[in-house]
Amino acid sequence: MRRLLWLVLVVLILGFSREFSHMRRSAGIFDKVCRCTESLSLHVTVLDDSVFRFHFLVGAVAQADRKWLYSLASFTGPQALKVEDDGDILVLETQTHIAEIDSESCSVTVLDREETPLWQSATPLKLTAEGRLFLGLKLREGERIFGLGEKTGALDRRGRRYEMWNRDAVAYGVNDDPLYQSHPFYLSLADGRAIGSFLANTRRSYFDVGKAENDVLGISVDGGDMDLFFFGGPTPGRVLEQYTRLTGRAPLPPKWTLGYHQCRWSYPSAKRVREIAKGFRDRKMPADGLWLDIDYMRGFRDFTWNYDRFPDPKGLMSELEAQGFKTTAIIDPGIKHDPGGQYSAYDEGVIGKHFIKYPDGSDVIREVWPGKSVFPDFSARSTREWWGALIGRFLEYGLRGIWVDMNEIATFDKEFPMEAVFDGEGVPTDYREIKNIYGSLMARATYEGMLAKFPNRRPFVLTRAAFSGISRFAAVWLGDTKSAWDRLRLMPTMFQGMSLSGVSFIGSDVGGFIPGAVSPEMYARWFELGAFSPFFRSHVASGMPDQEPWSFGAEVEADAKRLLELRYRMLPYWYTVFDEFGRSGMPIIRPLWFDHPSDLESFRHEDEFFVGAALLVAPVLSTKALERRVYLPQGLFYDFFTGVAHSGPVTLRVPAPQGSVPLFVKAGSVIPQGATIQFVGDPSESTDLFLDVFPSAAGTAVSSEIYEDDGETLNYKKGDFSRLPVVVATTGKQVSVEVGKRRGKFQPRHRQLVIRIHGVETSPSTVTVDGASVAGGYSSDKRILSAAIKDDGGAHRVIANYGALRWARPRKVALRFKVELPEGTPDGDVYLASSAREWVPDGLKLKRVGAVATGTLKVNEGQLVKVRVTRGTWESAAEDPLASTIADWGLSGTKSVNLRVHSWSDF
Ligand code: MIG
Repeated sequence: MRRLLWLVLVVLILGFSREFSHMRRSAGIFDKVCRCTESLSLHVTVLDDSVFRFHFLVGAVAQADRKWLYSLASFTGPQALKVEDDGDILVLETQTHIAEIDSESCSVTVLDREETPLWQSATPLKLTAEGRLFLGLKLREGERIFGLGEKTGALDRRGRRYEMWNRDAVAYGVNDDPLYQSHPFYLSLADGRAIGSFLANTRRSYFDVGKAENDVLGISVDGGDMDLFFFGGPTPGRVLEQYTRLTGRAPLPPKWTLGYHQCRWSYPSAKRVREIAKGFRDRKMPADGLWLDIDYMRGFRDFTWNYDRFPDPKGLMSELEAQGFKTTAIIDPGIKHDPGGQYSAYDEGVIGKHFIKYPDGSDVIREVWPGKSVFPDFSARSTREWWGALIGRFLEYGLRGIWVDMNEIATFDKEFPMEAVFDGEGVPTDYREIKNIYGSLMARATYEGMLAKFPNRRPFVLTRAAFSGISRFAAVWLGDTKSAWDRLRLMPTMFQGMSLSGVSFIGSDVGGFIPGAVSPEMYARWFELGAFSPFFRSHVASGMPDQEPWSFGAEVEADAKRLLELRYRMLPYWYTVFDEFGRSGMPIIRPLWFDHPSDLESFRHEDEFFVGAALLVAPVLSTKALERRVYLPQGLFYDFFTGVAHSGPVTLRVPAPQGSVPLFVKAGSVIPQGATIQFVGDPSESTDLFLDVFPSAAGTAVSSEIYEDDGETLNYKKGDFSRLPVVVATTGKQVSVEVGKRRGKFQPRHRQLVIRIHGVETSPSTVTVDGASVAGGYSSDKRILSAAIKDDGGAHRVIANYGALRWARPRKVALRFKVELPEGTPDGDVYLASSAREWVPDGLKLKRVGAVATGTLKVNEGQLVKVRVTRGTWESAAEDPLASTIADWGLSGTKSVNLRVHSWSDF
């Protein structure tokens, strides 16, 4: 029997090695053109083990190879490749995938090594009646399709049809399509396994995701070729890594751009901009970015100033810079058609032949903000360089960011003409091919101009229109949303959809852009979402009331301030997540299922998301909410604020009155946090870095990394960065935090690292730092164990030993209210309306003794509680603004809150 087993094994091994002996070792990129019919051929390329290109060509001539779309430079071919070609069927086998190509019909199947078909053509390529190229791919049962860029509606795109055709989608609604950007890339998941695909063609295309036929993903495109890349995953993260390797990764943005930005259309004068700046600093509300919309220009001419309103832009910007503000100005593609107007951008453009023309050589002129305008041809290298130089010169005023808008190309009169001629970097083409990428090319010209001007300063560009690959050059925002609850509710899903399409530096106008129907409550909730958006900016349309964080009364102001402070403390975490995005394409905003694809319930909660791997955010997106349900996927999670531990999968009801955002941290994570600063680079910044550690589940170890650098320059590319590896390991009796040796040359300002271990109920019996016992450091009130280590670049280890380790359990805090009543208060009962008691006017009856009323409210520790004093009805409520209090942990379980009513609304 034994012998037999051996024999079988030997035969298996021999068979296996024979099979692999056909493989070409380190094969290099494999290429082959299959001529399927006279008019149809398929150019197959194996870029690495799991990335294939299937380039279907109709006719003899391929579409121009557009270098602006992707780069194959970082693909070196599969590690091994077995090729079988019997003339009819070509089989290509890598270590992870098998591609089978029928060279008669050009049909393709890609399978994994278990021979599960992953990506399979359903019908041969055909030309539709409308003259479009059409390819059907089989949708597998249970396959979910994500990505496709800036789309509204459910994250799983199945059952709908989408168009890729950049459009000025002002005031777009819940089912509008297309919007401003095109990302013909999708990521699919079936049986927990992810693949992706990208259509490398900028022309108008359509993705019918099982709508016409429920098991077919139909891709059609108006001209050019059906040039498809296949990414084999097998995880969502790997798919994005592969896709961004092809289409490009994001450089690190300047750190200040991760702070808060304040904008409106438009701050009309230097005087008003100064007031806004002062508004932030006087209130000690952290902020970094101030924005100038179109009215700073002279007659909407790009690169000019209206000197009546902005007499000394350079002086203004250096003044702002001294207060820690960076200024970003908007630029539109439309250059005023201004012959004889001594407008140099126009005159230079004419001389340099930079403007887009009709086939007969005359200018394409369209109406936009400056009136009749001409438009640079950003598909010409020379035009991008010219534009870049204009941008460079414009930066001399002190601008730190450029915002490019209207680049769909938006027009006020007629649509831009399809026959308009573009240089196409020497391979001329027309608007049909360029429209979708025009915004990206404009962003690129702008980015490159900024970099040319200041070669060691990270550029910052924000763009509205874009195509796949935009992350290389710009952040994006989601355009002109309406101030409406249904629009706010779109945003978290759109952030996830964009992130799953390779675009993570994203945000939406906090408060909504039009039509000014924003209420204090809606602004507050949008602000809460903004605080957890990669790009965080308030903005509003012209003519609408102000949308500064103090424009909505004291309650919103106080809540906004707290959120801003939290955002700024968390910048070290955000920065680390941005670094990961830039290096590997791992998205910043991740759906719940991203790391939990086998937790099917997690697919149903699109209104929650992760920031990075650690932080789960559950924003409140509806009116009058006092709490929300939060689904935690499989695993151990901690309440960010209290450290209370929860085992998922579980649905919690979390108190969340206006001003609060439920936040949870995945076990084993480290959230690096800094001090509460007013802006990035604030010289008053304390020199400690806090490492907030949320222990891994018992018996596990989790490693992560903290990234730092100077936040401004490109020196990080030359090794001037710091990566601190951290391993959190937990056993039944011990939590250990090991900070590894710093990698990289960057030495952060000298300081200590303060390790704070959260979520453990028990006091440790001993704590050691590098083996030596240290005293206490445990606050049983807050349940935080702190231990400082030197930040000397060396490895250090903190170990907390416990008799038995117990996770933090929810605790109640008694809020003991003492309310002083004004003179003349009529006899009778006095109440406390409170968010902890369903916000009814008679929520808690107070005990009244003369002019003093007292009462106790029991709430969860760490919970934000809003209260208002009443005499039993809303009509009789105290006039004073709402009071809010955070039920701090500690204080032996009680906290005194003193309130004073100054007057009653009915008196
Ligand atoms: O025709 O520059 O989406 O953010 O404030 C509107 C004015 C032009 C549209 C942008 C918006 C900006 C506005 N712009």
